[in-house]
Amino acid sequence: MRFSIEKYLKEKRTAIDSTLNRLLHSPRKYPPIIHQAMRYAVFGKGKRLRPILLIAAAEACGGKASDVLPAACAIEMIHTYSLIHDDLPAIDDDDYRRGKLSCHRKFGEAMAILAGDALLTRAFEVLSQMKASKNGALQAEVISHVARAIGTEGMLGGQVEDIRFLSSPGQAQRKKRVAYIHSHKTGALINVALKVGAILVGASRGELKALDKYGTSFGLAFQITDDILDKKEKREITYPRIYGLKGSREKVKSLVRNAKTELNIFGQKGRLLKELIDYFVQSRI
Ligand code: GRG
Repeated sequence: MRFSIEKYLKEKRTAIDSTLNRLLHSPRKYPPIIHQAMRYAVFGKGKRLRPILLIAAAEACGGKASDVLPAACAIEMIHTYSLIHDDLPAIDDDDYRRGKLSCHRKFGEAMAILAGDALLTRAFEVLSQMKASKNGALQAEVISHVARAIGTEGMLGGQVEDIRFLSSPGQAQRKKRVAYIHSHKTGALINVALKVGAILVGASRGELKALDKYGTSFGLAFQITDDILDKKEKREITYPRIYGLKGSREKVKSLVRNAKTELNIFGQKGRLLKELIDYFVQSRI
């Protein structure tokens, strides 16, 4: 039977959502408002891209989705925290997210800040309780990679530079700045998702290296595609504003090509990751 990417995504999204439902506290748990705000932000029209990549990386390295589902959900909680905080009036000031009112528009600013904090905290609690890694050293390695990828050397650093650019949008060093912002704000979490999936199922050094290169290309290509397709405010720094639309599309195509080449060491097992970059990036531009 022919492999269907849509069917694969549907299956994985169902598994991810039911694990998230189990890992997040009940909306009735005291104090209910915070658990309701966390669940509201997590359960919307999210693509679940990062947890799906984490699972696909584990599968490419010979593991099973069930071994890495809690880690995949922890990454989705972290991603959701970043979206809640990104939407706040002090940052991007967005009223809508995932097809509905953003968390702060629904629950108020204070509760949205706390819901983001709570999701970040719960994510690390889940990572520290993973059963998949019976090996404590491996677990500590995963937690350390995740913390680094989302801290000031990773996603948060990218967000800081993005905000700084808005207040001093000079022409100087625009290429360097957009590369830094995209690889940190968007790329770091995508990259670490793949890494965690691979580490948890005992990937080899060669597999980890290949996934790192695939992840770096995926992250940049995904963000450039978002820059091309999503309406951005005039003051924002985007890839097409520096390289033009044609240059941006060409860059995406070459990143996709490079990413796929990196997967050759996986043989047939790399096929799914190739399909995922086509589905989430190539087919959209
Ligand atoms: C700590 C105050 C404070 C803020 C943190 C780090 C941060 C805020 C924000 C950066 C995260 C961010 C918004 C990155 C942009 C990346 C991006 C394209 C997000 C959208 O991802 P999708 O399309 O969204 O995968 P869904 O909803 O499908 O999951």
